Amino acid sequence: MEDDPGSAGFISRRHLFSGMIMDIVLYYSPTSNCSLRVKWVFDYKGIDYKLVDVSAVDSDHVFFSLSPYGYVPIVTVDDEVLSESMAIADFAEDSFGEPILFPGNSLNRARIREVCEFVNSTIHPAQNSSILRFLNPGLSDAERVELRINWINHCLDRLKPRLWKVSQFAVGTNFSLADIFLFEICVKLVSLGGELSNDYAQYRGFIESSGFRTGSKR
Ligand SMILES: N[C@@H](CCC(=O)N[C@@H](CS)C(=O)NCC(=O)O)C(=O)O
Repeated sequence: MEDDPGSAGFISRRHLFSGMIMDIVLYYSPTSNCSLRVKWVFDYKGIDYKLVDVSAVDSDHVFFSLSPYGYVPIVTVDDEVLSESMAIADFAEDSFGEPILFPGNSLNRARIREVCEFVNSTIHPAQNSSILRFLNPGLSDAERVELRINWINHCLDRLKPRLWKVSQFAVGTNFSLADIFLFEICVKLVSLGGELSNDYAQYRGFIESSGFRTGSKR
């Protein structure tokens, strides 16, 4: 591990894997639940990486010099740039060993992905503030927040029958990527001023007390 003296607040690290050294950097924002998914994945799997808070730097420059999409998370692996939290989690799962993010048989793994995709592809985009601003430029900030809260709650309600069937974890009997995606969207709802229904509040408490977030350095 080596510190990068030119970058205040950065911890520069390298990761040794299969005889290869990879420099991994996560560009994130502490208020971005997609970024926090990736941070949790890296911490959970014990991956060494450098963390760059884009809210503390010129974020537009960082975004668009690295990725055409204009959002975080962005991960660089040596000279390669990755976007999309799901793709980054796949990369982490494929490249690093235990603990695994997709435990169980193929059906269980598909269910884990189903929950992640529902959060990532259905819940998240429609409540993303820049997408809402683009599609509904006339909305006030307060109206946007209300819409976001209502949408997340509506979707969480729809998702409920798929969850907690055989344990308190989202899917199956073990902690998985589904818990990371689900927990972070619950946190987003609360940070917007929304209220979790009882079962999601209990779930949030369970994950917080389960120790699966201990690696999460926030
Ligand atoms: N599907 C993408 C979504 C990325 C995304 O929407 N990031 C948000 C934060 S959670 C962002 O950077 N928003 C700023 C913007 O859209 O301008 C992923 O999972 O990585």
